[in-house]
Amino acid sequence: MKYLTTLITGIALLSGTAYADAVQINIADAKIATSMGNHKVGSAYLTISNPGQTPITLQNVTSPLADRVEIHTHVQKGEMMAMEKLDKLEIAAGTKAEFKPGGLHLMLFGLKEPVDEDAEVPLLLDFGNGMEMQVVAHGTPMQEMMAH
Ligand SMILES: [Cu+2]
Repeated sequence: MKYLTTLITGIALLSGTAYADAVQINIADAKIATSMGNHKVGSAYLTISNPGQTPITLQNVTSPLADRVEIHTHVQKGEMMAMEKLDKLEIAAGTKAEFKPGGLHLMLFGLKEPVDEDAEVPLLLDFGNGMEMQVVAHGTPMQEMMAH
């Protein structure tokens, strides 16, 4: 078994060294708003930092507890703020994307159960090129998130 492990690691390094060396992704503060009203739709927030030298692109997000997850932002439409779906989100080298109420957010559709304060909702973030990161969003009341 030792040999097999070594072999797999070797292959991973051969195919991904240059990329893996240059890319760093940090995800922090993953939270999901506790349910109010419509229990089937939720919004989640996190901070994705890219301290590396290469831009990263969030391509897709999924969760085992939701039918579908979309990347949304808010845009000004006349007097109103409207939500807009993003197909992907690029995060330039040395910058971070802060998802927060009134701005970028992840929208979860078809939630399997209401989100309470004990909820832990896994989110799988796909950055392409085989780079996936899983984080757990903790149920947090909306008022608490607005306060930060
Ligand atoms: Cu939205």
